[in-house]
Amino acid sequence: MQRFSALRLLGHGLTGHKHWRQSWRHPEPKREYDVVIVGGGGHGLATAYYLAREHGMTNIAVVEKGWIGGGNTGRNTTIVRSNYLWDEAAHLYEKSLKLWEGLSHELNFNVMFSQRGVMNLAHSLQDVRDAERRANANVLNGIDSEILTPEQIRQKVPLISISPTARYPVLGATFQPRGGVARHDAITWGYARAADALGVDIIQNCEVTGVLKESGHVVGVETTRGVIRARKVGVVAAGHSSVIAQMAGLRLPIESHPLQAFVSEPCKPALDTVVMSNAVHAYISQSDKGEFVVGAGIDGYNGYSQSGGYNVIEGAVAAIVELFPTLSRIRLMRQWGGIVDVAPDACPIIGLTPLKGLYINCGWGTGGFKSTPGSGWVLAHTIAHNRPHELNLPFTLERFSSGALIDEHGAAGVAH
Ligand code: FAD
Ligand code: PYC
Repeated sequence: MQRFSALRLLGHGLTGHKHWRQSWRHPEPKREYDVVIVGGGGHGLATAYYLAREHGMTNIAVVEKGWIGGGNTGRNTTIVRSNYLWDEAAHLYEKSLKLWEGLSHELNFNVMFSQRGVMNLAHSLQDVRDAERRANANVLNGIDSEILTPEQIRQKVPLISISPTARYPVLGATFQPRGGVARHDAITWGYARAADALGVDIIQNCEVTGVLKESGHVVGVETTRGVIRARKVGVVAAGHSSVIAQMAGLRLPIESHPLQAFVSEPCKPALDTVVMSNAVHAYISQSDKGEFVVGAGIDGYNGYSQSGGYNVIEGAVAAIVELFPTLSRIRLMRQWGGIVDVAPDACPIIGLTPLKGLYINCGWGTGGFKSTPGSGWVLAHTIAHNRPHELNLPFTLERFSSGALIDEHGAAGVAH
């Protein structure tokens, strides 16, 4: 079997990949669909997949202005966990984590989900108390969560400095063993291939430029490839959600900010878990290729440039070098940024909108990669049944008028 694959690979190389079977089609947009999903990131593709798979709706298009996965899905640092404080968020993220656990099998595509554990450091007495509160809340919700002492941290992460004289000494941590990292491209390709196989049209290089309304109902979108009518339109455009909502005359409580990350040159395996610190605005893991993957807090200003300010990188580097002094001599290879959609309570907005036929899924801020499967699953339910699933009922737009906010700033991976 392996020899056959190797021969096939060689054959593809020798023929200039001419006979390589495409993983999904590249159809021309039809004039009309039952559902159009705006945004071909992981969330949009997952929504289309679950609409087809769970709800039997297959006359669906995913329209993407660039290439699928070219937004935050392809720019994030792939940390997956479900250790959120409040019941509502914990249930939603845990649903997602459970889907992750079966995703390679479900999609028949290796999404490289590696449950190597996620550690969140505490650097002050208040941090330690918050960590204990969150770990206890997690356990009450059936989510795996442990509290670690500095010595236990050092045993798991020998590279870390637990010196009490550090500027931000490591006083403890929470640890979620089932958390970990995955492969960002793989989840895009896995959902795209599976959705396509169920009949979903994935239309790349197709920018939505307007939202069509008739008698107050949304009935389609204007795009750079013509008008596409739809009975239902789902906006899943991350950092550009408010831009699209504005096309429909809707104002969202979302701010768009750059969020940056960078990787080092590849090194031998030295770190087999994920370490995060909300207090020093930095986190780190080691990729399967050996690169140290490091991220920062958001750039403080609003913007749509996918680059970000150098001072934020400097701050993250300083924090990582203080925590991991031995890393001070490795070289950085690449830096990049994405545009994250931040809601005032650091929680997503998923549900119906005041406009009939328009559905929204945004506000995942710095933490939506982990929720890709769960987010698609609940939005698909919401679109199919025209009402939220109980898991996303607390996350509708109405919470900003009712005041029922779910403040998850403390559990956000990085400050935002
Ligand atoms: P995207 O992948 O951004 O998809 C939205 C798509 O909409 C884009 O492809 C875009 O091109 C398209 N679009 C926009 N406007 C239009 C238009 N007019 N017409 C058509 N298409 C349009 N989350 C975690 O859980 N863990 C992490 O470790 C993590 N690290 C991060 C690190 C960085 C540097 C960044 C930037 C983000 C990180 N995140 C992380 C957040 C996470 O990446 C996002 O929340 C998540 O990927 C959002 O997925 P999405 O599918 O909604 O968005
Ligand atoms: O939400 O876990 C997270 C995260 C890590 C880095 C950015 N976001």
